[in-house]
Amino acid sequence: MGTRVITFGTFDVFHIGHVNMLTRAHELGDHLTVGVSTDDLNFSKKGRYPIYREEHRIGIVSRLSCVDDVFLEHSLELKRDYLIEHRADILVMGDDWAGKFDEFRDVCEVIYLPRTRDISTTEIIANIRALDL
Ligand code: C2G
Repeated sequence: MGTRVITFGTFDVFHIGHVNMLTRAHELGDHLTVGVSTDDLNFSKKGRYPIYREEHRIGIVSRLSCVDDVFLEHSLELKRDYLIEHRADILVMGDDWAGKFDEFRDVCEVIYLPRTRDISTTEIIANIRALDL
């Protein structure tokens, strides 16, 4: 049976750092499931709503050839349930979350991959704000 990989994220203002992470996650197994944060979960994590709403963010992620399955992540507290429900063999996260998901090592392997340098949604938003339109 093939190795099932799972990862989570907001994927707001989709950029090269996101696609690099999803491509590398896909390469670690045979099937990639992606949990996309809801707008409300993002508000609770970051204190603001995403620029792109959840239907658009999950629409972008679901159409990538490296992604096999998507679902909306409603709560960080349900992480263990999501891992079991989607039969994850490997949980992949960016190293901005290093150590944060080690508690799930009893359910699956947990791998933190290095982030792509010099790009972030926050920085893109700041760059757009700074434009004199
Ligand atoms: N990422 C990356 N390089 C960047 C920016 C992001 O590798 N320059 C990765 C992040 O490490 C993450 C994924 O892309 O693995 C999605 O990034 P975010 O949308 O910022 O994810 P986040 O809001 O941190 O959500 O349950 C955990 C959360 O849902 C993670």
